[in-house]
Amino acid sequence: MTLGLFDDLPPSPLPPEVLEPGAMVLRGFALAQAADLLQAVQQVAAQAPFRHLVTPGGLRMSVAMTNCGKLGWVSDRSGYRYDRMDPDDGQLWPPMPALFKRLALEAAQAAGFEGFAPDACLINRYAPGTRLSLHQDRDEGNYAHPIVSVSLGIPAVFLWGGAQRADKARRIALVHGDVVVWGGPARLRFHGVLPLREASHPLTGAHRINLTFRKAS
Ligand code: MD3
Ligand code: FE
Repeated sequence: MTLGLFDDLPPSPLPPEVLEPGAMVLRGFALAQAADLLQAVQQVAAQAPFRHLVTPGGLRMSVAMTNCGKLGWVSDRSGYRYDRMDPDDGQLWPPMPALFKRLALEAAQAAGFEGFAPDACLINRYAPGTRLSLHQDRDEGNYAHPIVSVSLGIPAVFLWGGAQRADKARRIALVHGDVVVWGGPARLRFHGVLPLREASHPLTGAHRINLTFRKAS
């Protein structure tokens, strides 16, 4: 039994979990907007469908990707880069929805980074079994800007490594609505995602959608 005094109040936000200086998890930060975010993802994907990119080494990525915003992250046999055009159809990427920009700005601010104005949003889609091996994000022009990541749909275990690939990685569970902000000294950490377990979410079915907001130029 609870007192009932606070029954009408919205759930109070959880305090940010600091992974290390510059990196923090904002649990449930995107929960209230999740349905609208997913609807906007569908609209982006109607114009720029999810696809499995090929790494410079010729391997097909198990994560399906698309982008919105001025710049999109792409990979092919010639390397990784940010490009204004979708290589599948030669068109510009769909614009970044205002809702996305606002959420990225507010999450970065909550983590202590003022004025974050992303020009790229990479949208990753995971199915059960999909993984993302340890890597660094180093295709952006200026590592002073943070990266904001939004998890939607089925849960994932995130790997949080060190400055070297061989450094021991921590495992962090990320669920629907969680937002993580990475900046400062944490910006170039190795990171990845373990193979997703079979699961279902009412808004995404058997998928996890991850939005990563970057200032690429
Ligand atoms: C830590 N995506 O797209 S988001 C990626 O869940 C990527 O889809 C993962 O890694 C995903 O590149 C993890 C969290 C993330 C994104 C960028 C980072 C963590 C980061 C950059 C630096 C350090
Ligand atoms: Fe990454």
